Amino acid sequence: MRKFNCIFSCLMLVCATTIAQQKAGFFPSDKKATRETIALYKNLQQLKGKAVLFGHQDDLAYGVGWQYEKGRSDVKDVSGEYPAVFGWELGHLELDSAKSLDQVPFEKIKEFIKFGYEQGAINTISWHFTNPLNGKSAWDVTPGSVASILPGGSRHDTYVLYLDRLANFLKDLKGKKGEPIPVLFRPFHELTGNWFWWCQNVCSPDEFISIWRFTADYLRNKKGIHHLLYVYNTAEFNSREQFLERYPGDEYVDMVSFDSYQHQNAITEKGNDFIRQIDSRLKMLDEVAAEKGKLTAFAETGYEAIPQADWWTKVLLPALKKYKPGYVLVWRNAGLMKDTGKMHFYAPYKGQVSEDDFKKFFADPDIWFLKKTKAANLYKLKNP
Ligand code: BMA
Repeated sequence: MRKFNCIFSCLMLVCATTIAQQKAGFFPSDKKATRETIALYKNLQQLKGKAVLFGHQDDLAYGVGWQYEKGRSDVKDVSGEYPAVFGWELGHLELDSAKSLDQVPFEKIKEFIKFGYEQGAINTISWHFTNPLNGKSAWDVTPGSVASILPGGSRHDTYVLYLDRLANFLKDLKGKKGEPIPVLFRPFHELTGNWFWWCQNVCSPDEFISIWRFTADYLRNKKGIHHLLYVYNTAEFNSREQFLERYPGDEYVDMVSFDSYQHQNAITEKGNDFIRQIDSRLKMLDEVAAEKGKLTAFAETGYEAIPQADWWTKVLLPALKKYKPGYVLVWRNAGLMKDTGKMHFYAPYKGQVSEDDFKKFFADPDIWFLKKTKAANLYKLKNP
């Protein structure tokens, strides 16, 4: 009997702890999340406020002046290490195309994701996907597009087909033991902007929330995909209310984030507007995340072509050290763009003016690249 009582008490304790942890946000929003996904989520919760993982979009695929050189990375060329977070873009996957809208073959993206995972890094996915309403690009802003893909909408079936293709891709992401590779999925990103067909100027908060929930429910319940952590992502925002206006709910989000870029004209005589803006946004983000028990990220940032030699330590680093978002990701190193004739890159390469400053940024103990991240063993449950 005593033994029974003891087992019973232990069980109660385990249940109470689990419920408390769930409340405190120590479980992914997907209650059927895979083992590695739970581990990643919990480990990132543990790292909260301690480290900022550094990320780069398309890092392994190409850099300024090169493409598909095995093992190469502009970040590694400069710092000696790979980033801790690899960003990948799935635009055009929905069209069953072999290459992304940035011309990276999807088969290669799968390989890079596997490589990143095996190295102990984190992979995150964005999706600039075609407007199902009219076949135009993600940058089309025809009003009513989101309404048209909701259940009962005229283009709902097309959207479901797109999701099926996405699901097939995600199902192919498997580790050595066949385990699904966890991914930070950042759909419908920059929602407070006015440039994508899912942005705030062309759909209502209700429509946005409904399509987000439909998407997660479809992937989880119909497709059995449980290796995603969902990243809610805005562009510019100036209040908590604005940030949360389209928040789909705690059961549908694991991480809150925003994107902000510095533009040359952000530097005024009165000071650097960008520094002030990201300071106030990172502060609001922290407050929201603390309240909801969610993770945080500065999901996209950078200064195109990095014309300021000390941008890393003077602009980005102080903000990161003050608020410590879970990760920060700079956008892709595409190099010279044929359409605009402009250089399009956000991480330095060898010889670039901010190279030395990036090395100082790299040396900061709070900013993690691959080595420390690998040592943290993010896919292993420490206290299961
Ligand atoms: C943008 C630019 C584009 C690219 C898109 C999706 O910010 O880098 O050239 O096609 O992201 O990756």
